[in-house]
Amino acid sequence: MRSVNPPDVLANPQVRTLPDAGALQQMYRSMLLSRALDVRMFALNRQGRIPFMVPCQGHEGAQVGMVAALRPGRDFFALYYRDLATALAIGVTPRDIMLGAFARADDPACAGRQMPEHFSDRRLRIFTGSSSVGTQIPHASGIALASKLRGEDDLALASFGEGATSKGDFHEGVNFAAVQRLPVIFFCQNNGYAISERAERQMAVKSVADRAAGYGIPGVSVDGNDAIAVWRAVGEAAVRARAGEGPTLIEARTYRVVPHTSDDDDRAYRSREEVAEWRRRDPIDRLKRFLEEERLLDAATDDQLRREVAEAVEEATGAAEAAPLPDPATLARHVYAEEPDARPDLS
Ligand SMILES: Cc1ncc(C[n+]2csc(CCOP(=O)(O)OP(=O)(O)O)c2C)c(N)n1
Ligand SMILES: [Mg+2]
Repeated sequence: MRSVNPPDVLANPQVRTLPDAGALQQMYRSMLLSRALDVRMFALNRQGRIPFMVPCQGHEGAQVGMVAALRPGRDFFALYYRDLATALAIGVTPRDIMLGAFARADDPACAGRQMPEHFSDRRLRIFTGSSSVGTQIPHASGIALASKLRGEDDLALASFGEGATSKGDFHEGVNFAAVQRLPVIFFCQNNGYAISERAERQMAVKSVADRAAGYGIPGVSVDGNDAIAVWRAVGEAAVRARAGEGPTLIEARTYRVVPHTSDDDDRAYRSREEVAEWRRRDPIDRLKRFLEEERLLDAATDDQLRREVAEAVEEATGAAEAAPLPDPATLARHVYAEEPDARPDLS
C-alpha cells in the first residue's frame, strides 16, 4: 500500500487491523454467493434464458472488503455494472438480481426496464446508475455534499473501473469533492482492461492512485484480491471522510478472470496463460486459506456454506423465471412526465 495516509489517521484506534470473526465469515459467504450467482447467470445467458449479464468473477475480494468497512444501509453507494458482490454484500438479494436478469416486473432496480446489473435500491441507499461510464463519480460527490449540508456523517462511495478515470466525469467529481472536502470515497477497481484496452494504453500514470496528487487528496493503491487489505484501506478512508478530512482515492488492483460481458470474447485480446495466472490468485481461495489458518473455517462449514449458496441461487433462478413480465401498457412509465397512451394506434 502506498504510504500517503496522514499519521494521525493510521494511529486512530477506530482503524482496527482485522474485521471480527463474524464479519470475516460474512465476507467469505458474500464472495461465494456472488461467484455462484455469476456462474449461473453466465450459463443462463448461454442457454438463451437471459439476454445479457456483466460478470464479476475475480473482483469479489475488492468489493466485499470495501463494503465490510462501511455501514451498508446508511452510507450511500454509487455503483457500476461490475459490482455484483458489492450489491449482495450491501443487502441486495439473489432473487432481486435474478428478477433484473430476467427483466421481470418485480425487479426492484427498475421493474425490468434497465440493463441487468445496473444496481439500484432506494431502501439500501444504492443510487440508480447509468451505462455511461463514470457518471456515478460526480453523483457521489453531490450525494456527499448533501450529507455534509445536512450535518450527517453518512458518506458516499463511488465505485468504478480504471477506464472511467480517464473520463471528464472523474476529474469533475474528484476535484469538486477535494475542494469542498466532502465525505466521499472514490473506489477504483483496476482490472487492467477497459473492455479490450489495456490500462497502459489509456493512462500514462503507473497507478490510478497517482492521480490523487493532482487533486490534493490521499491516493492509496492496494492489492484488490486481498479482501482484508481492501477493508483496511477503505476503513481508513472512511474515518478520514467522517472526520471532515475529505475524500480519498483508492485503487484496488484486481483482474476479471472472465470476459467483459456475456457479449465479449476475451480470447481476442489476452492470452489464456495470463488469465490462468490470475485465476491462481483467486480472492475467494485467498480468504479461505486465511480463515482456515485462523481456525475460523473448517471443511464441514465450507461445504455447508457452499450448499446454502447453491440453494439460494437455485431458488432465485426459479422464482425469477416464473415471475411475470412487465405489463406492456406501462412501457412509457418514468420516461415522460405524463404517461402517454402506451398502445398508440399505428394503423
Ligand atoms: C461514456 C461511455 N463510453 C464508452 C462506453 C462503453 N464501455 C462500456 S464499459 C467500458 C469499459 C470500462 O472499463 P473500466 O472503467 O476499466 O471498467 P471495467 O469494465 O474494466 O470494470 C466501455 C468503454 C460506455 N458505456 N460509456
Ligand atoms: Mg477496467
